[in-house]
Amino acid sequence: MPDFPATTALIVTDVQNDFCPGGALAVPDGDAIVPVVNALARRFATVVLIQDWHPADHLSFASQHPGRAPLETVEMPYGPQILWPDHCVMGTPGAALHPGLDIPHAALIQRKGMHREVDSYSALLEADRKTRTGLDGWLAARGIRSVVICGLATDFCVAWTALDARRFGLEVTVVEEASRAIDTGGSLARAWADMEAAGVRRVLRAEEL
Ligand code: VGL
Ligand code: ZN
Repeated sequence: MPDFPATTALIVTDVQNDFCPGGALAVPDGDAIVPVVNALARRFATVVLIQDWHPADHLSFASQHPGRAPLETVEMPYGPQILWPDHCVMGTPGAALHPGLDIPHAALIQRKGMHREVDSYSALLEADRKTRTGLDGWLAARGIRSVVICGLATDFCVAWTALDARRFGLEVTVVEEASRAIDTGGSLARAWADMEAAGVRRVLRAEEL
């Protein structure tokens, strides 16, 4: 039974096969969060699942930049872009939600990263920092004022979504034990510093919520 107020939603980011061990962009131990996320989700009346969902020729893929390798950075019109292995290509098994996710009451699956030219770690604003996915409006229409965020990866999708949720005026908490990081080039430490500076509450365990 939900024990959070109806004005608080859970956002579960990118718990997809490609971000789990064996996947194209595996986050270390990524699948370990699945039972934790399932248990957490039962405590919320409103749950949103986020799904990274790219066209096969997405410009965040190193394969689209001859001579470049994954984890190198290129300059895009909107700023620096880390290049990734091809991952979460729309409609492929790697892009599917992890089969162990058991959240039948999730109200919305918000996909992101569908525009070839622009990446989107955030579930709210694409990397051009202008294009809205519409999730801010969906949350507002339902009277959501506070969000709890977890999933993959802490230093990208989770952090960028948390920072944008703060920009949209929401109260934000990130649950560490229900998240895992990629951690490339100091990204995890930077993400936590940015989140703390933006007023994101950080809890280690779901019990602390
Ligand atoms: C993500 C890298 C590439 C994420 C998405 O959602 O954390 N990370 N695409
Ligand atoms: Zn992606």
